[in-house]
Amino acid sequence: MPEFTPTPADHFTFGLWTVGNVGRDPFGEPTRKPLGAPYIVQKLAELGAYGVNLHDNDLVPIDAGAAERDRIVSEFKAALSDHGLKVPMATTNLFTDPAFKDGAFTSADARVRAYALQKTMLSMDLGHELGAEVYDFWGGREGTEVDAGGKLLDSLAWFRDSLNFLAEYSASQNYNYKFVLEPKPNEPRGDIFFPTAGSMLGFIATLDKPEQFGVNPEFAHDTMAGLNFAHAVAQVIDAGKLFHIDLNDQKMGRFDQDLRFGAENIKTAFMLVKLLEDTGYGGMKHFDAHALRTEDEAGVWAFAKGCMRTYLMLKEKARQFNEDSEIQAALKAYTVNDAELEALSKFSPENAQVLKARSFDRAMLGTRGPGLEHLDQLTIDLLLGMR
Ligand code: XLS
Ligand code: MG
Ligand code: MG
Repeated sequence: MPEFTPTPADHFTFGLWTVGNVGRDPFGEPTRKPLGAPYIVQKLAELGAYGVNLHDNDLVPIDAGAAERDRIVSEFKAALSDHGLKVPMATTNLFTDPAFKDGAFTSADARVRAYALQKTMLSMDLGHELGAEVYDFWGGREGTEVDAGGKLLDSLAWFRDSLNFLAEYSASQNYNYKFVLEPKPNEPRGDIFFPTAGSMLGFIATLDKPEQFGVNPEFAHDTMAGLNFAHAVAQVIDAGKLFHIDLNDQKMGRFDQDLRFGAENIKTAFMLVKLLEDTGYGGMKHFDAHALRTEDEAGVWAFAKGCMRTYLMLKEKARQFNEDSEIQAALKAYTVNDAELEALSKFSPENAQVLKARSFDRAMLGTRGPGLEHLDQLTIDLLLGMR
């Protein structure tokens, strides 16, 4: 049996906030003690992760003075260098503090919007100091419960202005961040703006420097809304915008569960890993999840190991899928090629006329069985270790 032990070459990352999650929920107090950032760095390195990501306040408390900030950051940097861990991505906490309760960049209060810019610039400074090349925007509070305030169109403009400002700031500091926008349909807001990957793609095209912006899709976010995450990721890849990905799991239609990767929807997880591997995705695979609230610290590390192990097992299954002759024969049978009709389907006025005049055997087309039951069962057999 292969070991499925991760190495830094696998580019697996975790957030300080993921393995550091203390198990608080809306109905219950924390069940675990906070873990220090240098200790998290040491443990993740031991487990074979490549890096650790952070929000500004995962590392530096929001009310820390300059001296305290510098001490915390230098201890963290020492741990990174001692254990060889990178910080590939950074982001801003624009959701915990009550100042952001009705939005940050989309607050109706201009003072809050300006404070959000200030906080993000300082956080971008921190991320750059730690070596981050990707900067994430998850708009946790960018949404509404009440639309009577009338800010739907204004919010889009304010968000656009803020991102344009921050892209200019990045350039002016020579940070050259790649920015990623992370969609989520709801939670903590009743409705969050830009709920899907597609809505983010549409919005990116309206920015001043669209080439600097990509999408950071998350498995749980699409699954909460009943969407197929592999489909969302395919659209982001097609647009050339998959700069980062958040991996976890989730039962459809529930609260935001942030389950261990592969814990729930194993077939979609497989299709996702196959998509990432087949297309040569080269970015970070970030596990944005946390151990169950029931767990102690040992459970936290079991969770982290499990995320990476499941990814590597699914990667191996994807390799087997691609090399399995019966599966490949079923795939070949599924796709029908027709060189003449494919040539005619490229537009020219002549092709359009020929195609309009062509007669098709509609009844025959409707009776063809594509063999998807067979192909799907082969996939299940493979995933269950029967092939
Ligand atoms: C919350 C988000 C969050 C972002 C980072 O659901 O996934 O963890 O990834 O702010
Ligand atoms: Mg999430
Ligand atoms: Mg996320």
